[in-house]
Amino acid sequence: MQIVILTGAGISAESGLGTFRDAGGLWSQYDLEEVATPEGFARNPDLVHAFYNARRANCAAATPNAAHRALARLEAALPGQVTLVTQNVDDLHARAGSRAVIQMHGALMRALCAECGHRWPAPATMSPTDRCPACRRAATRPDVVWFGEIPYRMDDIAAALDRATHFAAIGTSGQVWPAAGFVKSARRNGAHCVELNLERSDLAAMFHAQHIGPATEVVPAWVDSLLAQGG
Ligand code: BV8
Repeated sequence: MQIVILTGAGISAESGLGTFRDAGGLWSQYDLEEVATPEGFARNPDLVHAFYNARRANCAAATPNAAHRALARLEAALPGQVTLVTQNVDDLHARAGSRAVIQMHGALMRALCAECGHRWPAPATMSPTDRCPACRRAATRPDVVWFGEIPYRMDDIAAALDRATHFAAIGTSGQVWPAAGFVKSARRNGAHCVELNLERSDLAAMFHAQHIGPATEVVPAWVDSLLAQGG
């Protein structure tokens, strides 16, 4: 069994971190173009740093929930058989104990120097005047992938999808590419595809089965059922 799991903001919702497109979600409070694109950062770096500083504080105050912990339990029970790809920039999967995590949209808790490419643990608050610890230039940014930028580790993700026998999408509306295309690749390669979500997503028709409900309920139940199949 080779399982690829894709998670989105919905898996962290019950940890108190906002989703993007639910009622009251982040994209209803902020203009995506202003705070999650390179152009927006160039126009107003103070606003973008303030947006990520607030999310970084929320993330530090949040704790992993039963869904994050269930995925860590699955990986521990099936070493080498689980690849966890997350669209989320929070660190809750790692803090729950997951090891093989691919953060395709980057990490809120990591900083990047736009000039020399150096990466380091992000301070609690970042500002446009911060200097890169390596090259000393004032070119720091959150190490997250903005719209129009290329997601990280796409080759590793493609390789995992090629060998997947099972694919699960958890807590994602399936509206952001290229992540939204992963189920099609997995299905084409013969994987059994399930969606675990609070409601049917835009991609529901691509899945063999749905488990509808809050992640803290449907994810542990799904993990138990997988392990009962003998992994
Ligand atoms: C790319 C990091 C090329 C930052 C994010 C025009 C110009 C340029 C690009 C494009 C364009 N038009 C389209 C594109 C492509 C674009 C895109 O997809 N746009 C969308 C808006 C149409 N994509 C890109 O630009 C990507 N790059 O295309 O480069 C390329 C690609 C491949 C190879 C070579 C070159 C880069 C996209 C990355 C953007 N960065 N995040 C940050 O976090 O601030 S995306 C952002 O959306 C987050 O990562 C988020 O995770 C992600 C997806 O959202 P979801 O996770 O699905 O969250 P959402 O709120 O939508 O849904 C939550 C779901 O959970 C809901 O279904 C809800 O029902 C459910 N839920 C809620 N509560 C619960 C629950 N489920 C269970 N339990 C609960 N309790």
